[in-house]
Amino acid sequence: LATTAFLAFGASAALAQTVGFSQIGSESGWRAAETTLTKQQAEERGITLKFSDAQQKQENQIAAIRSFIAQGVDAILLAPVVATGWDSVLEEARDAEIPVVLLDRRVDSDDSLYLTAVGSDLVHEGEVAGKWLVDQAAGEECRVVELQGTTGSSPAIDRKTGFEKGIAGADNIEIVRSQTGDFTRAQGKEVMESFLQAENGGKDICALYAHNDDMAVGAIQAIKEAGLKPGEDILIVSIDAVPDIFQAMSAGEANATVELTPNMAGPAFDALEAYLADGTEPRSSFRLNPSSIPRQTIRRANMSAGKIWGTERDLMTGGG
Ligand code: GYE
Repeated sequence: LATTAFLAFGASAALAQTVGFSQIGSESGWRAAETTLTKQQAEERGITLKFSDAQQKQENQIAAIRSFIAQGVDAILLAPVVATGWDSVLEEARDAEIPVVLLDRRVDSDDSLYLTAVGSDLVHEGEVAGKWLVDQAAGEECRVVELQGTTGSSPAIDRKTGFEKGIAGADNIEIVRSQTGDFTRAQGKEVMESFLQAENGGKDICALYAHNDDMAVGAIQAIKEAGLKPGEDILIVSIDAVPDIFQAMSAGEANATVELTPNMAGPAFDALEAYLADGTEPRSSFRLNPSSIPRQTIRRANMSAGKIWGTERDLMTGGG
């Protein structure tokens, strides 16, 4: 039913002119970059972007989507803060014949309720981080603390699953503490402080796995304040590859990050434009177009400073 409605709409419509974007917030450097890129992409394409920052609250996102529907936008981009609770508002958009494209996070709703979704392989990212640690630990006993992303968000769920997959079979590695730091620096620091306290001032911790770089950056601060050396006394691996983690890596205070492009809007607008022009149906699967989807590449700290922005590609692709 949804498909038919979209098709009927797409066949008669011109290219997208006004697109509403319900963004989660600005909890991380990665997200700030995604926002900037989305605005740039819209401008380059002559699309008017109505931007709404939800300050991390699903209720604000739902209100923003309702307002976009009331304003009669041509399409909606949604980066969903959590995975559940979207059915009603997505049905409202469908009934109004406004296509919705999801950015960077999954929802649990039926995929007939959105046009397509652009994102990376979040499980794979966690797995890459886990395998990196298995390598590093080289069979030695390693007690890991984990900073999870926002509770109920697909990256927190999937990056946890992926990491556990990555370390499965390595009996020397054990996750001893795991708690949410909500993807923010401030909470990453706060939760790391409690981990350090609980783990003999940090002396019993071998490694930190953070679901994003920002939490790792906060944790690095906590580790230093506890009198330990981040990157040495405690190995640090995280995800995103934002500039600040490269700075930390070049200072020897972090060890690896899994790279993820913040340009989800490019493929999203491509899909929308094709769809609105002649009804071209994008793939409904989460990874829209394998060729435009980020490779998940691990970047290691053991690069010389001058080469820090070079790539060290040794891992599988996230697309496909
Ligand atoms: O990795 C994290 C952000 O949903 C993939 O959300 C995104 C994640 C990103 O806050 O930094």
